Amino acid sequence: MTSVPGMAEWAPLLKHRGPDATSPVMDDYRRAAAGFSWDAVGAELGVVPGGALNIAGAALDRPAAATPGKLALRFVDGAFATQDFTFDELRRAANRFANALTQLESGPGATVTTLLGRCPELFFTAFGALKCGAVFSPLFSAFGPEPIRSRLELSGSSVLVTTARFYARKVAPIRAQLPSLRHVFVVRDDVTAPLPPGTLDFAAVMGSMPDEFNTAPTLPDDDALLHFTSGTTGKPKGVVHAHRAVIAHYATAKLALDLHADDIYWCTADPGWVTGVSYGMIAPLACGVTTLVDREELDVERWYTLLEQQRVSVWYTAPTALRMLMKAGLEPVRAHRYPSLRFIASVGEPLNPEAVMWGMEAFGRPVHDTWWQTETGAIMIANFAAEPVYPGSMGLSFPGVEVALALRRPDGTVELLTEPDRIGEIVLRPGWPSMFKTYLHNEQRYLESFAGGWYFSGDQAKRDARGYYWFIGRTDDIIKSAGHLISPFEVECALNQHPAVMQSAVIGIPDPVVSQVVKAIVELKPGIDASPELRRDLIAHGRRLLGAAIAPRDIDFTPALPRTRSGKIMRRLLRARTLGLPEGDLSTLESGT
Ligand code: 6R9
Repeated sequence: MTSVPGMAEWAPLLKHRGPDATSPVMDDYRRAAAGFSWDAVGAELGVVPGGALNIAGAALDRPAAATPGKLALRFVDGAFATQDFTFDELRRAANRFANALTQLESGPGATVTTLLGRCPELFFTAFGALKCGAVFSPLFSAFGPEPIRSRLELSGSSVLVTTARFYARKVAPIRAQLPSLRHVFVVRDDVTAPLPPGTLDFAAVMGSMPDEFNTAPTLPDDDALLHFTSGTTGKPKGVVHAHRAVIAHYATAKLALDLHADDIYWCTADPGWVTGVSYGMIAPLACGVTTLVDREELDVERWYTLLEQQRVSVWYTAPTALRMLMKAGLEPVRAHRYPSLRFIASVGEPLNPEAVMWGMEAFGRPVHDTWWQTETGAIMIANFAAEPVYPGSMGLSFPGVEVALALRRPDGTVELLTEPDRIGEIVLRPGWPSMFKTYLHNEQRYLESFAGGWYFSGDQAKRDARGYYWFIGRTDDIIKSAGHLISPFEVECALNQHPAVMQSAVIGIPDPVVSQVVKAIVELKPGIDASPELRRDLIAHGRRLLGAAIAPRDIDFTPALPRTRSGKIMRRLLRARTLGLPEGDLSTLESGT
């Protein structure tokens, strides 16, 4: 195992709570974990054994019955104008769309896709589709026509909801190739412009529909959600989730994001990403919490203004966003006050210790890393509100989820690693409610994700003696050099500490002697020019911090590292580009990277 200088140096951030502080929903992790039962969580949502369960019933009808007049969603537009919906207003709007789908015979068995930003119609569509027993499938609105086409083809979607602008640019050119796509609803930005031929006006149809609807009594195992994975490896896969997932969304939002009934919650994720649906839509509503929805994209000054003005108390964001904020320095963040902000969490890619500590500097709160995947549907590993945070660690396993580290041998047998500090693949014991049901039209690939009664995540980690998990890398990102297992993340962390480095990506280059050598591709801070001197300096810096065995041997500079739309560095693509191999599926690549 590689030990990384620097990583162990971070002292744990212990939680000291004043007498007037909000007490965490889960104040004792070990006690909660020992007494945890998914059935008990289900019962809180009104699930009875053998009974029906519908995500929209649990996440919308239930809170709307309990607190109809409470603010459910507040949308903020580019000019900071707000648009509010109470729980009951949202329920009624979703009912209208459910009635529209039912009239179009697009209820049970149909898949309803959105190509939308964070707008009210996104929520009406999602919950309307779920209410009538259809499957909801969101796409990244930043996708171009080809990835939209391939996903709609794979899902066999019969209904699409999009904006007039996206329709003209991205859907009209491919529509003829999608025979299953029967109905396209268009949200019109400009009502004076003619409605594109062959489409339905979203607002007009909604206006003509009754606002009561009996939510379909779907069963917990019935299909509800279809997500396409972020595509950091291989081709996009359609990940299917059932209505039972809402039990995990609800439990994790309470225990891992520490959502309290009076919180104002902001999730910055794109709705095309699993985080945007599980935690941007379903989980906070299921908890009866008020959600802030920013219709715009990241902007440093805007984000600080929103955190302050909207009195956000729980904020769920991602490492890339945090690093962009960090890059702007402390001055902009200190120009505002955040007395309401209580809990900050992150997901999606490795969260470097500096980002955790930056949370302390900027907000007086650590950033709580969480780990999960599209396939797991909900948070599986987290830094909890009442537990110490070890900067750089993803945290502890979620109560009710059995997490282990394992080696999968070529003969199919599985070795569980029980001693601390060994590196293995993160495996999860099936049985948590938001475990995916299958990869759409690829049951074989689904079955291959399991061995010895465990789901294999494809991520490598180590666990320390306290039970905290530390991310090492994707199984296919991990570098083996001269017998050392090397985490690209660890090497990147070291390089990123160099004052000239904005961010870096580390890959393994095949080598006949040492199996692989470590290579780094570095994006420099604005205003710093690449030079042979700087390259030498960085190599020396790497050696100094990491030791010669794992420091990068070679460094290239790039103006921008390739990233997926959800912010993950595409090491697979860097490796392919460096080695002159086919680039594979690039549909999730952020343009310009
Ligand atoms: C929710 C989501 C899943 C993959 C996962 C891992 C990476 C997620 C992470 C993390 C390091 C974390 N990942 N959280 N890596 N630290 N806290 O991200 O889903 O888009 O399917 O990605 O993202 O590699 O396997 P998805």
